[in-house]
Amino acid sequence: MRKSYRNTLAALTVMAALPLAIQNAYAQAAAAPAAPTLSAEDFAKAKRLYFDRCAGCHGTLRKGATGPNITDETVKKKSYDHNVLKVFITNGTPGGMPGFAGGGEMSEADINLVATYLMLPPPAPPEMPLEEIKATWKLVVPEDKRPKKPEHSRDWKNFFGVVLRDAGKVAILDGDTKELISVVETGFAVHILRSSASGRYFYSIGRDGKATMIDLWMAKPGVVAEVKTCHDARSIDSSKYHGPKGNFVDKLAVIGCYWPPQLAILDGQTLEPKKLVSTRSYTYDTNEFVNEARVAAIIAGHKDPTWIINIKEAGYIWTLDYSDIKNLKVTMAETERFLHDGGWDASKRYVQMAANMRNKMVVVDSETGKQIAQIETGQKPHPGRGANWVDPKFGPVTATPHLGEAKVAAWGSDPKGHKANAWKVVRNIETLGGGGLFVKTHPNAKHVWFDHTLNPDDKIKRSVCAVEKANPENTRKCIQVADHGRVTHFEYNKQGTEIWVAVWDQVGELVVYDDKTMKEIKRIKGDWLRTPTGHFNVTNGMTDTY
Ligand code: DHE
Repeated sequence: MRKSYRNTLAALTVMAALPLAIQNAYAQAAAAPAAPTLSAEDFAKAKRLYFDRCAGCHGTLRKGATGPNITDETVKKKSYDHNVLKVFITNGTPGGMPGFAGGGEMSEADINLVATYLMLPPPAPPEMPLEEIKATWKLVVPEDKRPKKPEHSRDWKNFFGVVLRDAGKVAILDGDTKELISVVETGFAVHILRSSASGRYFYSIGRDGKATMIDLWMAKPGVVAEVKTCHDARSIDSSKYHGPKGNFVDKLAVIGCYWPPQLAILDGQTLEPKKLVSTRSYTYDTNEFVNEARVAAIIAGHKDPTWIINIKEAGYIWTLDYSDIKNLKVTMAETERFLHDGGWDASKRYVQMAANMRNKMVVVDSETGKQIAQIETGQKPHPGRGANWVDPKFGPVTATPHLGEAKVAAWGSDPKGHKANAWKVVRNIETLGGGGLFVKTHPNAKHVWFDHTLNPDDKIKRSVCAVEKANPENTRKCIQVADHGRVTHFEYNKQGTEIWVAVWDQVGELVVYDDKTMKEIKRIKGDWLRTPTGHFNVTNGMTDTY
């Protein structure tokens, strides 16, 4: 008798001897689909794909933030099988999640892997202690070896830094001539750039937590320092305060990490790591411990030596006084959960941040560090830094587009001069559809511009619109910027007369429009221009003009 047959026969004999209920349970288990599995190699690939494409919104531990909780337990509870998960990943959802099949972000095989990965328990990612961070620190050009004055005659305060996302590079362009000056290696899937307070340096942050410092005075701007402070990061900023409490211009930099959830404080001239601050904490409302309390937006104070820091999952906004980093003072304002991005009002006293899964903007007064208002603006506000202008009817306003709804909402943001409108939505500007990520204007500009980057419709995701600040009601004009890619993010030149927008795909473009006429001035193209996303002007960055 063959061995397998013998085993089966023995099993059947044992089964027949069991009570009926237990026999039924065995039968059901046998009929149930096999538990999902992945080989070590596929698991590593799926983990990487999840990290690159999903962790930002759903969290590394998959407990949810901008996107919902998708732990294996939740997936099981909701009875999502492999097919359902594949449909979500392929097509996206009406709530604002993009589909990942269309733009070539994931192949069918990748989607299969990630769907299986979601049915397995999430692995715990490693920590990154200070010693490990210090080992990654490279001072490429020490301060005394850097130029004493600009080595070129260009107006470097009108330079643009352009994120080349998938290339892991940043391009530096001259905002006057629109010429490419330099392409600099940075971190993996580089996310944003911020200007130092003097404007001389750009700091970039990659999704791998690698920060890169670029000196714009060099004949060919290049890297002067770099350091990797975490495994996953989205934000970076510098110390900008100069006043009675000290001169902190270009003195410090700070990185906001998604994983490990921590802040890394660095020397602003060298990126030497100085201090880590954990942001693991308790939710503001239910006081539950959150292991993955990530750092979302960071904004530098101009009136005080402070950084305003969003602790995403905990729902706190920290006002961190960096004037004495050995004795940090932090005011933790209870606000709302799943904080994401945001910016200053025009006076730079009030910070307005999106708690986008709660459909709200929250407002903190930086003088007291306390929350003073919450504004229900619409489904999933996503302001970027937002846009500030003086509305003819309502006075100073700030605005955000929405991921889940076809509107830009503007609220009053001048509680002193226009108290009745303060922190109330006073205008809803109709957009072409949901999936809006960014809105932008400039004090000298005629228009307010907005995009529809994550809209599923090809025409809409490639179109931008603008309304006149002086007459936001009847002046909306829209432009289809390209017939490929997704169109995203805006930045003005330092004069506020020209606005740049990115066509985000492998054959990327930067398109420059005259703000007054909305006519195209220039289409910047080139082999180097792969996957352009965010683009940042030196003057607007150092002064937080938006
Ligand atoms: Fe961003 C800002 C996080 C996806 C382009 N993005 C921010 C900020 C955060 C954030 C917390 C605010 C930083 C600050 O001000 O200090 N972004 C995340 C994510 O978690 C998310 C949703 C998913 C992810 O996995 O990363 C995400 N972001 C994107 C994109 O897909 C974009 C369009 C292109 C890309 O990089 O892949 C993108 N995010 C940007 C840009 C800004 C930004 C251009 C800065 C806007 C500004 O004008 O200041």
